Amino acid sequence: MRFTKLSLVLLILLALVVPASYAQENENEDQGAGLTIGFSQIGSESAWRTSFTEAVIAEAAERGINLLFSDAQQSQENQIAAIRAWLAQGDVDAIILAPVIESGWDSVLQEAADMGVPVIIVDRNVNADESLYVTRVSSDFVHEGRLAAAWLVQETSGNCNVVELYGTVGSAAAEDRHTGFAEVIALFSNVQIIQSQTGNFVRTEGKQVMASILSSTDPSTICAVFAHNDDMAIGAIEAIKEAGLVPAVDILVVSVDAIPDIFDSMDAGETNATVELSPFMGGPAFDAVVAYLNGEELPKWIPVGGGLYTSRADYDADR
Ligand code: GZL
Repeated sequence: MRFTKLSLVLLILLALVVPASYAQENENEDQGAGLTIGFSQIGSESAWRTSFTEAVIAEAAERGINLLFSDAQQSQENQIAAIRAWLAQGDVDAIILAPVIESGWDSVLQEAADMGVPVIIVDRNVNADESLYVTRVSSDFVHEGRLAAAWLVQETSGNCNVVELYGTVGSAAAEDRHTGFAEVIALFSNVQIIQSQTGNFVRTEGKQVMASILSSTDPSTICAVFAHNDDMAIGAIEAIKEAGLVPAVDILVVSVDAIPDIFDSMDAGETNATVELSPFMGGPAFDAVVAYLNGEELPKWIPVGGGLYTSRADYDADR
């Protein structure tokens, strides 16, 4: 067989292109391209949650994943209904669940398991048999609470009466942040939580709760606010100012999420510290789906980290 120069060049080009496109196709498959994944999101109660949603949707688009998205408006009933609808349709390869509270998931997780649809938990946790989900991608909420408390006891030399703005009662984020915070301040006899009330992770509720506390408690007895998220902290800051006090000075403020608005407050000298919570959990979750579908063993927890920041400059320096 005689090769003309042209056919030789074409053969070489073909030899180069095919592996590349094969490799590209392989890489795409490794990213989850072509998979249909249901994402049951809690809602849009906070700026962090909105950032988390946007990051997951962008990651899915980037990977060529067909993402079915459901915003449950903070209702577990809506989350369960969305999951059951996807299972009934029979066209999801996996489900990603951001559970609003820890309890009440056994039945629907069992239904998914019975149908062979893998479930990845993201962000908050579930109180369910670990065999019913593949893995959980999340930060360590207890550690976040410890970090906030460690900063506060250092800042106040171990003397502080704290108002706690609680997140959604029964959610892992709220329960565990409280646990971590409480276990650290328990080491300091002059640091105590004097009032604790839920603001449901919502900015307006954080303001209402703080305003109510400031009207019923001598503000001079309040040293600091520990808010389970930045949105409630920002609401509390508004209430502190409306009460004629100086936030971050008269009453210290520490919270969690590291949303852009909290750094605006920090720049204005109106808050003291925030603990970072990464919204970028879509990538690890999609990687876990692909790994599971490829038959790989996965740990039951894939942690995402975050530090404590007292200035935008420090936060930006870590990006
Ligand atoms: C914590 C997450 C919390 C955020 C809040 O991982 O569940 O829920 O801290 C959000 O902003 O409402």
